Amino acid sequence: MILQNQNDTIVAIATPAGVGAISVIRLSGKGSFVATDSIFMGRVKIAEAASHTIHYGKIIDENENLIDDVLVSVFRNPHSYTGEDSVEISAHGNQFISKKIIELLLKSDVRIAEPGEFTKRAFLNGKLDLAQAEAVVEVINARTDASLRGARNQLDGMLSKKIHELRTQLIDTSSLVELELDFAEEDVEFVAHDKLLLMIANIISEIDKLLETYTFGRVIRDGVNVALVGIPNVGKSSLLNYILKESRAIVSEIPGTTRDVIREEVSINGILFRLFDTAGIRSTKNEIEIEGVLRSREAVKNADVVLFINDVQQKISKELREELLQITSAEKIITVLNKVDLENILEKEVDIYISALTGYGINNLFAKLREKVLGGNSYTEQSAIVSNSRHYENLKKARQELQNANNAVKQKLSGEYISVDLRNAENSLGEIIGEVTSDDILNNIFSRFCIGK
Ligand SMILES: Nc1nc2c(ncn2[C@@H]2O[C@H](COP(=O)(O)OP(=O)(O)OP(=O)(O)O)[C@@H](O)[C@H]2O)c(=O)[nH]1
Ligand SMILES: [Mg+2]
Repeated sequence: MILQNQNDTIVAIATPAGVGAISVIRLSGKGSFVATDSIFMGRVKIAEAASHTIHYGKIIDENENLIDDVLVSVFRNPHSYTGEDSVEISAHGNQFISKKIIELLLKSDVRIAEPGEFTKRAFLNGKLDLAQAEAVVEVINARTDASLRGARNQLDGMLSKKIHELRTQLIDTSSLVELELDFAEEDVEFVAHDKLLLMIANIISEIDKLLETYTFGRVIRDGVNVALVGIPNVGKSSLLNYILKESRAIVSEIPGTTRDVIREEVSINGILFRLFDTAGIRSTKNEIEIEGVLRSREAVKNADVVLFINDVQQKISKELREELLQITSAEKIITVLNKVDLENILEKEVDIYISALTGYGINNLFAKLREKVLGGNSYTEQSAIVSNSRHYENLKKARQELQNANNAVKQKLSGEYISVDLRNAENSLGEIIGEVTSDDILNNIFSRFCIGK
């Protein structure tokens, strides 16, 4: 993708496929205005129109057949999303019309955009840094208040600002070390070793603070998979229905009601939970139920949290607990005792008491879920948050390189070693915001975008 010429004029449909009120076709690059004028008939020529103006007119084909009447928005460089001359054509929301308009535009010196190419150009033209460009995808995908705020926070540059600060500190530190190298023969010391150690330790501690936000960042970005498991009839489907406030899954007093895994999403206090109601796990000869039980185990494997549900009228299933521990880890399991409206016993081996019938304890369950996925972390979306694995890995790398620098200072190694470690750390941070970058990184990032973005 990076091999594609950045000077080309590109075009794509920017709205989702299907029928809608309007569909937007987006052009960017030097030839945008001329290409638009070749198919547009309005009161003014787009090539002469002022930036940030909208023009009504008709799209016509080469035989002057009317294709659609449209609104054309004009953005002149550098005041556009990409930083280039850009046009947005709003047509009626019919894919057939949009495709026709694109076909006509392709007769000019225009080509179809690659996925993410508009945003990539915005990055290359300095409109956004790399972390911000990545946040564009997050904003598009956000489905809860918290994930949207987190994505906005990154798009607005909270993380970038922090990384930039750290990188500047690092550059200052390595410049001091390098200055000293230049004067090596004269044996002057520009920076005392303990001062150097302190500077490095400071940056490491700042990086640690960022690394700690990752759990929170990932949870608000990606949501959490929760499997509802237990032996048959303990009330798994009842709990699902209670949380969803609708009768989504069939509930009956017959054990073995649920056979398929039922997946539903719900936002609880801003966090997206994907709930998986599963078939009750037991040994059975029924072929369909056997398959259901296999699927239950699969759901446990993929879960971030496992609600191990039990019935107050029965003993906690020791065998099932053992079995769960074989396929998931103990810290992911919340042991729940359901149907406490029926009997009032104090069972020591459970984490939480609920009634899926009356709703008793459900708020405690929500609090427990939140605690499970966030631990003691209570970051707000106001501070810089790491939610992207690429950023996380780069921060860890930078931390390691700083640790190496720290060791080199302590071992009184020559400044050259220290300087190399510091420069490496600088690059690792630079990659996050795209101040240092490679074609591979860019391709990897932008190929995940949709076309037209
Ligand atoms: N009293 C009372 N009954 C409940 C409660 N939760 C579920 N039940 C009843 O228990 C029975 C089984 O409930 P389900 O939700 O179908 O149980 P399940 O765990 O999904 O069962 P399978 O799908 O067969 O594994 C139904 O008759 C429910 O009405 C509860 O909290 N209190
Ligand atoms: Mg069920």
